[in-house]
Amino acid sequence: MEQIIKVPDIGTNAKVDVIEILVKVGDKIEIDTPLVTLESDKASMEIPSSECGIVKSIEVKIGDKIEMGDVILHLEAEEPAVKIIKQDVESHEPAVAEPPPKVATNTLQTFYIPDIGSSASVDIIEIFVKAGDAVDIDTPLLTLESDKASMEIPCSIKGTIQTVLVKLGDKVKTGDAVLTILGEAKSEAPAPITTQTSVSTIQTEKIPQTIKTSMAITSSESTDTMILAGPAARRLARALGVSLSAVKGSGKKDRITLEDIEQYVRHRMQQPTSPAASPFSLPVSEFIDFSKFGEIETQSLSKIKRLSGQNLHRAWLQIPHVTQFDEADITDLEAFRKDQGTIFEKEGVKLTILAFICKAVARALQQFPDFNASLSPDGQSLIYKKYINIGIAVDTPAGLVVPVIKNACQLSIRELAIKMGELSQKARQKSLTPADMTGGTFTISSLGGIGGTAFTPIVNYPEVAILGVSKSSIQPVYLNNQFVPRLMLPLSLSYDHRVIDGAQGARFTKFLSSLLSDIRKIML
Ligand code: CAO
Repeated sequence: MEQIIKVPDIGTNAKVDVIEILVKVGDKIEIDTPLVTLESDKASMEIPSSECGIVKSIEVKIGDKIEMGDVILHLEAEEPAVKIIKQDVESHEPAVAEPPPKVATNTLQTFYIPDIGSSASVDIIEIFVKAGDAVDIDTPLLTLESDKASMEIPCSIKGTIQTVLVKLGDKVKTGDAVLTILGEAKSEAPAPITTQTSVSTIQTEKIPQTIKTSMAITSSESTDTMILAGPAARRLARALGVSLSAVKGSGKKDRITLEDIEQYVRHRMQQPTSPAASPFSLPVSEFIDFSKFGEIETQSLSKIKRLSGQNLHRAWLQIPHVTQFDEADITDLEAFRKDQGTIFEKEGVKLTILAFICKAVARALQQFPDFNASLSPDGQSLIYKKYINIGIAVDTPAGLVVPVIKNACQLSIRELAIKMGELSQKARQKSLTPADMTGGTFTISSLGGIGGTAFTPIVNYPEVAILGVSKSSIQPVYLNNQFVPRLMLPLSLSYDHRVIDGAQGARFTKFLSSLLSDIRKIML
């Protein structure tokens, strides 16, 4: 049977350009196979197939202007591998392209990735369910991992899983279809993907599941997203590890085509590997075959470790670091904390020393705004932030993550303690969202619960300073002509020496130390 594939609703009535044709006559295609890339003046979008079969004829060519309803191609139709259609449980008869159900009934529904707080694609690193599994509201379905966080995605439909549409390692983003569930429909019509934490929509018509749109011109996400390239070219570039900013586009308005990427890779492969460019370049590390000396085992690093490693390495190489050491006499503070701690404990709040440190740091940042700034990309100016968002480094089994306490200076010590408890628990349960981890202006890394006397933390770029806190201990302090035992807290402040000079660094830690030594000063 012949099928006609037409341009679906592309969100505009205007004609758009055909800029890529991704299939040819004779190709065997499945549902969701990308067919063509269309481009308006704002975005490029890939049109996936709504049917499976063999391509008989293609009715458009590159440069054509087309609109919704125009014929793209003809298919010799085959039975689809996965049909996402409404299905009556009792009769098992497929209902094709019916209007949305009017009453609650068991229907085949599609579960989509809810709003994950970022438009970027993230990796699927765990799938907890399979076809045939019964699921309920909040049953964990998958774990997603971005460069910043891992998050578990809970189910929002009660029913039985019919098809899992994704596999480990796939990249998905908000709105992507994940699985189909035969369950109770509560909605009359497909609900839009909104900014709630857990959202699903009901797909009842035989229409393409996703129209993948890549913002072609206006985007602030990254340099690569501001370059003109279709989704297929972007996919190939990602697969080959090619940065689009390095590729010269040969298409209209310098658009990067699939051929441009292939050409770029061919060219790079032909280039000889050059020796170190200057005596100051980093020497190449020689790989040592450790198995020559004994048994070894190689384990890959977690994604969080790999990415935080890259960020730390970049910051270490690019920022001229200086670390200022100091200490604070927290004898009185600790007595006060212990005293108040028992009261807080009854209310289920753990009043940690870190909450006091965070409050004091927020106050110090108000006093020394350079520490709450960022250097402009050209290195010519300082960007002062009028908000104080403090990142707290949290050690988790998967690696180091830095959730951010927003507007820390407006929170009480009690509120800071509660917020810290919530964020570190979320971090350890892998449920931090990208929004929990962005927007920081200064970071605190506390190893005080573990031990050590001092360390040199690496500045969390694009911030300009980070405070390291080590374990407090009783020290003999010379006061009023005699040595007295005092509880001393070691502080290690690393800063970007391009922004902060040594005197400022010492003044900052002295101020912080004076606040912690007499906590009443925080109120001044
Ligand atoms: N001196 C002495 N004792 C300290 C202390 C300090 N500076 N800081 C914390 N402690 C004590 C606490 O009071 C607590 O004791 P009790 O259980 O008897 O009350 C104990 O150490 C454990 O504290 P904690 O670590 O659970 O809580 P916290 O608020 O101090 O820290 C958090 C929370 C999330 C920062 C911490 O758990 C963590 O992950 N730290 C590691 C951060 C890290 O890896 N940094 C390195 C970054 S660079 O690679």
